[in-house]
Amino acid sequence: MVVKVYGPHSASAKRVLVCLLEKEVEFEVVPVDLLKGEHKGPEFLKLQPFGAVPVIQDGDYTLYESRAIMRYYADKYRSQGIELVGRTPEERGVVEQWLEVEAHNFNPPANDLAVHVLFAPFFGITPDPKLIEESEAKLLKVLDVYEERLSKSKYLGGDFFSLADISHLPLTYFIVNKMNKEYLIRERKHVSGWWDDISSRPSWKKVIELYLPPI
Ligand SMILES: N[C@@H](CCC(=O)N[C@@H](CS)C(=O)NCC(=O)O)C(=O)O
Repeated sequence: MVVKVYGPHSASAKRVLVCLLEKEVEFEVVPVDLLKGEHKGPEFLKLQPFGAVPVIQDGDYTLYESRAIMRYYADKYRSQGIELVGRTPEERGVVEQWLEVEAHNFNPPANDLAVHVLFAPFFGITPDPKLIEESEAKLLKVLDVYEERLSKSKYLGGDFFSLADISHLPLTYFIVNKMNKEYLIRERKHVSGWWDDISSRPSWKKVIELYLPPI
């Protein structure tokens, strides 16, 4: 049974797609047009009651929340593809810690920036300059902590590429390539080197090539 990934062009789905490629899991994609509101239609709400992508269907198993989906596949295909969560409880603890940091410290300001700098016109939102300024200030502080971490560790979760790194790919890609805010990354030597490393992985290059959003 081939895994179905709904909403492949969204930022959050890209975490899932990279994870599936790294785990060598076959998948097919089901486009969901957010601009037309397809994610709020009755059929889609049966899959994801909050009306957001991504969702996966694996046979009769359905799952949403991109980080939960990544954890599910990293666990289900433990011995297939590369190890993405660590081999010992201690390694797994550190990967989980940085996944949580991504979700709770990095993602909120980075997502607010993406929405207000990039996507506002598409979703009929008026960009809020104060929110943009505050989000950038918050992100700077978060990235200073990352700089310290990455001066001592090759990747966020340890000396191996993991879900913690994957989780940062979509929004960091926007920061570097779409928002004119590359300096946030480039002004930090170790964050910059880490970004060059993780963004040059074939899995990420493939996802960007195939599922880049239309802006
Ligand atoms: N925490 C969720 C966030 C999902 C999310 O916000 N998806 C966005 C696309 S990246 C979406 O569907 N936005 C439309 C909406 O929420 O109305 C996850 O990681 O899967």
